[in-house]
Amino acid sequence: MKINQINLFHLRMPLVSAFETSFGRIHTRDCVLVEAFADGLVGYGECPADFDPGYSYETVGTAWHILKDFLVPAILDQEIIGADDLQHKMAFVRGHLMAKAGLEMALWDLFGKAQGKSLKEMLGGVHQKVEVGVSVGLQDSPAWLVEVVQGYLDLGYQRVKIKIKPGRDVGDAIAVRKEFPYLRLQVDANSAYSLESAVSLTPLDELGLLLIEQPLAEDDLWDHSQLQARFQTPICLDESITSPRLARQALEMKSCRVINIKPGRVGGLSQGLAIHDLCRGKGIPVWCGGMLETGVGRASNLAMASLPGFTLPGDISATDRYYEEDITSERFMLNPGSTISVPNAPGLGVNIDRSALDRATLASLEIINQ
Ligand code: OSB
Ligand code: MG
Repeated sequence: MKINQINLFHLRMPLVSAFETSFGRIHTRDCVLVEAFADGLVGYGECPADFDPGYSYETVGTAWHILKDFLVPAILDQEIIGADDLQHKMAFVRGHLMAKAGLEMALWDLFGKAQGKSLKEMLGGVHQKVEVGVSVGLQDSPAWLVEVVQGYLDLGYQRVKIKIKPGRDVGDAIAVRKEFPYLRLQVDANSAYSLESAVSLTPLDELGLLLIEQPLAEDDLWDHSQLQARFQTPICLDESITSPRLARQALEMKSCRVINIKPGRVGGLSQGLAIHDLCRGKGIPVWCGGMLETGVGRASNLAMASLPGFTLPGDISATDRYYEEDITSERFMLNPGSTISVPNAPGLGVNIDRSALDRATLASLEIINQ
C-alpha cells in the first residue's frame, strides 16, 4: 500500500469536567489527528500528545514538527507492507513515540478497510466487550472526591482509579475506601514521588488496592524495584514503559508486577502488541491505559484491550465521561457489567463527523508530494 496524502489536524476539545493530575489541571484536551489516503481509502490515527509536556516530553507542537518534517516525508508514496515495515521506515527518528503511534494507527485503519477486517481481528482480539473503569482526577477535597466517585458508580463503573500527589494521597484513598469497602480501587501518582518521599505512601498498602501506578520518575526502573520490594500491593508502570525492551527489563528487575499499555506511549499498536505478548508469556497482567482520547483513539484502545492478556479493566470510559461532542459519529456507551463493546466494522470501525471535526480544528495541513 502507498499513502499518497496525509493531512494533519490540531484538535482542541472541551472536556465535560476539568481533569487534574499531579502534573496539572486541564479544561480542554489537544491532540493531533492524522488523516491518510491510499488506494481510494482514508484512514485515521490519533497522536495523543497534549498541549503541555506534563505527562510526556511530547506535545502537539513537537508531534506536528516531527510528523510534518520527518515521518510523513519519509513514508509518502513508499510501498508499506505492514506496521513492522512502517516502524522500520520510522526508526531513523529517535523517540517521538506518540507521533509515530498516530501514523501507525492510520495505517492499521487503512489496512483494515482494504482487507475488510476490524482492528480487533487484525490484532488477534478475543473479547467482544472489554471491562473498563474510570480515571478520576484530583478533586477539591476528599469529601468531594467521594461524591464524584459515587456519581460514577451510579453510572455503572465498577473500577475506579484516583489520581494522587504529595499531600493528597493517603487521606484521599482512605476516604474512598471507607465509603466503598469492596470497590475495585487503584491510584495513579504520575511520577510525583521520589524513593524517599514515597515512604508517605506506606499506609496505602493496607487498603486492598488493585495497584499503585507510576509512583516514581519515568526514567527510574531501579528505584521502582526498591519500592516494589517494600509493598505488597502491585506497582504498575505507565510512563516508564516506552518499549518492549524496557518492559522486559522492568520485569527482570521486578520494578513492577503489572503494566499499563498505552499504544500511544510505546510508539504504536505493534509495540503495544509486543509488550502484551511478552507479559502474557510471563503471566504478568496488563491493562489498557487512556489519554482522554477522541473516538478515534478510543476505538483503537478498545481493540487493543480485547487481546487475551488484558485481564484488568482499562481506563476506557464512555464518550460522555469526556466529551459532549466527539469527532466520531459513533459514541461509546457503558454496558451493564462495566464493559464497552469493541467496534467490529473494518479498520478502527468509526466514522468521522466532519462538522464536529471542523469545530474542533485549530489548524490543519495537507502534505502531498508534488
Ligand atoms: O496517567 O493514565 C494516565 C490521562 C492523560 C494522561 C495520562 C493519564 C490519563 C488518565 C486518564 O489517567 C485515562 C482516561 O480515561 O483516558
Ligand atoms: Mg497513568
